[in-house]
Amino acid sequence: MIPLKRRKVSLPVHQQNDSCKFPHVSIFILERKMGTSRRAFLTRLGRSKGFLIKETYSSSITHIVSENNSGDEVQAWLDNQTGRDASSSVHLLDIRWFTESMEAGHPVIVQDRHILKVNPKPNGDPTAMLMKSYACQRRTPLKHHNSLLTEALEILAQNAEYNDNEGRSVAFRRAASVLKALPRRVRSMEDLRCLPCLGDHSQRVIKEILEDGSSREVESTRQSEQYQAMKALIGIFGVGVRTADRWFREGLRSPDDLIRTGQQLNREQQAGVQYYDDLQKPVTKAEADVISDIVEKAVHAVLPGAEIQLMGGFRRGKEVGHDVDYLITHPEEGKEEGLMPKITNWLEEQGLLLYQKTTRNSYLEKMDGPARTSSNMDRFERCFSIFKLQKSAVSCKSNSSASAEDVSTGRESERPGEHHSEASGWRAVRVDLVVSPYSQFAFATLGWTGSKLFERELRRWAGQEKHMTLSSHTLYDSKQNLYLRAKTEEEIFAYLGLEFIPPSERNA
Ligand code: 8GT
Ligand code: MN
Repeated sequence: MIPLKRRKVSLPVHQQNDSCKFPHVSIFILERKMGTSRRAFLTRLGRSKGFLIKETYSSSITHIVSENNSGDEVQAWLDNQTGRDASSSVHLLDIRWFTESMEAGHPVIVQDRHILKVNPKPNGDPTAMLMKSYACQRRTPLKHHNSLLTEALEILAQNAEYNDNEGRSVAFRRAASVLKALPRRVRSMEDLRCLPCLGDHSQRVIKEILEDGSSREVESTRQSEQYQAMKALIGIFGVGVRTADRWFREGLRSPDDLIRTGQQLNREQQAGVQYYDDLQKPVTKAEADVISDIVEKAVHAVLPGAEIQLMGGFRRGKEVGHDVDYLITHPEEGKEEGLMPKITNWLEEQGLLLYQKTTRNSYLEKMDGPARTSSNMDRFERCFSIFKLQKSAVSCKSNSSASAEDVSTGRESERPGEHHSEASGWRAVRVDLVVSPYSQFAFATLGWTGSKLFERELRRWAGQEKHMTLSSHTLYDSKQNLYLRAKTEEEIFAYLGLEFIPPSERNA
């Protein structure tokens, strides 16, 4: 088997069989104004010297070489290839770069004199010009102009996820995300001209909604027994698609069905069922603020000097969330080791935890290497928990600014398994705590801020456009064969060649 990474580099089209010495410089020679025979000659010459030269243009190209063309001409040609979504990472070069590289026997460093100058585009349709195809290249505010369309597309995305069809789900989410980034409401299909990421299926759905006010497919999905049951079952803390699907096929439809039929549940799922109603209710910003006070108090009690940061949706400015996420670190590397059990012990002693499960840090740079950390799941020391939040503390907090003392009075007499009601003085809230070493804090911050699609697109951008591997731990540069260090999110965006997008505009 060829490793995936290598296959990617050498696959596209019937290509060069002789070994290429510089696999990360992928050259495309523009035939325009050059002619077939000169292009063929330059291709042979380059390949004989071990350069990777592709016959056809694709997003893997890093250097476009042309002769007697202006920068604007090459840019126009490129826009045509990519649907006006010219990747900013590709070099548009004059033939001089190529001939100098041939003489040197290796790709010479791209200098100003090699680069074709491209003038800013004249007016035209501004949205089409500006819409970049990766969500991490765009600013996506929380409030946007196309909720009717995006909610519909996200139902189809959700349904695809329930059917374990990730590719389809991501396609719908990307389409929704593009609409979220538009500066105005879509009124006709004309408005979608030249936008990236809108597949046929998404366009059909949008067209129907624009014309009839709703889409039959979306409405029938929303009403379907499978969609509703999967939503209810996956909504249980600790239940994933596979388990929910198995239960659905066994005829179960809701948490009540699980209790009634005496299903085997693990400890996490038991808590999920027990606090189901509470955990279905969105967590408000006021509630998150009270929890922040508690977490801060707990962390500082066991490790003074530790730093705590609110992550996830609340960091992006959301008013509500399904949980509250925190990242914890200490400026002195190593001090954070073994911190989580101390925090949870403190919380438990105060009677503030209804459930917790801590997983240890399993990240070892040397052993894991960069390739295995590209998924969303990371290996930090982490605690999935359910907090017992006093309602009085929340009203205190929203009226004045209550101190953490006022809120940590969680002990009450509860019988285990009791399903508490609206009338009780507390509610259950999902809280995720993550501990990161200081040296990985910037990466962890970026990785835990979300949104999920934004994160996914960042990793895709890093891999496809930059030959880098981004995780919540590190950024690895395959070209230079090294890990890039960063203290801030800004530095990571800079390494990735991306404009910095603040958290409030990462709601892709
Ligand atoms: P919410 O309002 O529904 O809570 O929305 P959210 O805060 O944006 O989503 P979340 O599910 O709470 O996840 C917060 C962020 O953490 C997401 O961007 C997710 O990609 C990121 N994340 C990691 N690692 C992990 C992980 O191991 N599990 C989960 N669930 N999320 C992770 O970086
Ligand atoms: Mn969250």
